[in-house]
Amino acid sequence: MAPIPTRADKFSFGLWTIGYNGADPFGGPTRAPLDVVHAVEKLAELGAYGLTFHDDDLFAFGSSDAERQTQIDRLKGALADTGIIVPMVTTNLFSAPVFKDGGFTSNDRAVRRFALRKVLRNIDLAAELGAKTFVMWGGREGAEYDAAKDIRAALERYREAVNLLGDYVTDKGYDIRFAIEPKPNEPRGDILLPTVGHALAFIESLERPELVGVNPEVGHEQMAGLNFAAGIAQALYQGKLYHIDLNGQRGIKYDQDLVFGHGDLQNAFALVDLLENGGPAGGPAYDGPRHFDYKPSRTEGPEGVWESAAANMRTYLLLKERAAAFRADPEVQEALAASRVPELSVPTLGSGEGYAELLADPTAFEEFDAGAYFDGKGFGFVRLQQLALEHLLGAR
Ligand code: GLT
Ligand code: MN
Ligand code: MN
Repeated sequence: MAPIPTRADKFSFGLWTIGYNGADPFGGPTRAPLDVVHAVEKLAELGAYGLTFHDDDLFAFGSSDAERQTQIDRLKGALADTGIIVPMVTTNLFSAPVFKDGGFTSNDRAVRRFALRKVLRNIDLAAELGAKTFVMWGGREGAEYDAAKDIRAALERYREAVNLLGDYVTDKGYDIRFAIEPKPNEPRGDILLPTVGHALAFIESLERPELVGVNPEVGHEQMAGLNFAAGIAQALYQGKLYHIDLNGQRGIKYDQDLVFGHGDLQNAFALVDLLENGGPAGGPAYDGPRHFDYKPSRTEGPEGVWESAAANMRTYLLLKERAAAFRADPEVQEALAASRVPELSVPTLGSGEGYAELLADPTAFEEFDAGAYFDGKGFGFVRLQQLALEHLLGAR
């Protein structure tokens, strides 16, 4: 049966995703601009629940206050008409020429002050629209040349900026948390906070770490050759998965922003299984928006835009069905046990045991038969993965 997306699935899309006009470094637009009201109506029709945006997606950089307000009012009208919500807002600190060397970490102090003001104004808008998450993707925060950027100073300025934003939402009483979105490179040769791990470490250096989490994107981690599902598992483990950007990427190359599942499908299966079934009691491990940050291919016309938007949601729901079948299969349960997957949750030391007790236990060392692991005692992980693959293929 074809899964139909509903509001309860919490699918959201960036206005810049469905609104992508097809321009790339080698050629201009292939599609006309997308109006925000039409975008909201189409998303509602397709079963999404949320729209997200950068300030500059809604009103062009440099708009007058009146132009800005007109667009905000048009958006509010469409939201009221459709019931679509704005779960997340973000700021464009990368398109205008002024941000060529970054926003929060530009070598130019006046640019840094301007960037902070642009973000503060946008946080007010986010609060006004009821957004609970404020994403910060620092695509221009970085460098091409080692001598051109004092990385430690840049991290200190990044920290100064995020601390200030934390002060702001706290003093204003806004119910907003920040989510840093890592990316290794593009548009900068090297971007600061390039992976989930770098971002998690940085967050701990902040004055209000509880206000800041991560917004990992599938393709961005995969551009760094990393396992996205494993990165998400660590973000969950650290209590820092505040938002997520779902899409597809095929290998280590430029950021493709393909439809979710159109890249590493086995990892997408593992991801959905983790998000939906990885909680402590086997239920959802993440209850935030399932946000798609993809680009409808440049080869597509307007109908292809909406077809690809629907494809993201359909693929997610199909994977959710497949993951549920995987978990419900008695043979899978038996294979998991045979692979000793549940055994990893058993503490290595017994209750009350410390190193003295461990040292006094001959079964742990003196009597332990390490040699038995040669030519025996296989874990059966390949069988388990094949079972997962067969569920993914619909063969079981
Ligand atoms: C930009 C980037 C995305 C980020 C957006 C949020 S902007 O399109 O490629 O990955 O999520 O700023
Ligand atoms: Mn991307
Ligand atoms: Mn993204």
